[in-house]
Amino acid sequence: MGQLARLASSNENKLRELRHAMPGWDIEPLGAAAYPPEDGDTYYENARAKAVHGHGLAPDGWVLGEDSGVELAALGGGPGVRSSRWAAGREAERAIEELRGVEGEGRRARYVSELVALAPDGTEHRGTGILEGRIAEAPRGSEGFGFDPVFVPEGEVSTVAELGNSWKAENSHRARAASAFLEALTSQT
Ligand code: ITT
Repeated sequence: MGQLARLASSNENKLRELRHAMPGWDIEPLGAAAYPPEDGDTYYENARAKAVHGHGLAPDGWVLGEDSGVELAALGGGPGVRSSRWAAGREAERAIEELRGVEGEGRRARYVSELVALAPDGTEHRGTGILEGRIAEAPRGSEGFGFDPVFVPEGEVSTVAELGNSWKAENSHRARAASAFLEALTSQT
């Protein structure tokens, strides 16, 4: 049994991905009835609000809050921190619609993940992860969630949904945020 951390999220995909990305940790869902509104101006503010909420409910262990989004070159980096509201549950369709008729560099996109971890004594740690790529012309693949069927990482021809959950566990923005957090933690202790 590793170090216990509770994830303040209602997204089960995040739970699965962070379990893979943080070996040696025992990550359990916080299981709160509700989470604070995500009205911060940055991923960090939203991730921190989730973690602080979780820490209030479960002060005996570590708590993780994560906020993420997709940034489209064609929208000047939007929808970014507002991705979830922008997509309203139709991530792949919304991105395809938005980029209809857009070619080349205009299809560039990146995923961003910000992870905030609060230790039992309230000490804050964080990690950021970015995955560069582009938006495909049509959805492909069945794994992952959200924008994964239309997100093609740099250097790949397949979408994240085709590359699959094991690829994501090693390479996603969330996996990168988790390793940045773990590296920072190791260097501090
Ligand atoms: P929380 O309970 O943790 O808030 P959530 O699903 O609402 O879970 P966010 O607020 O962080 O998550 O919103 C993230 C948005 O970005 C949402 O539209 C996701 O579909 C999309 N997104 C984030 N990471 C993704 C990934 O790994 N693959 C596909 N889409 C992703």
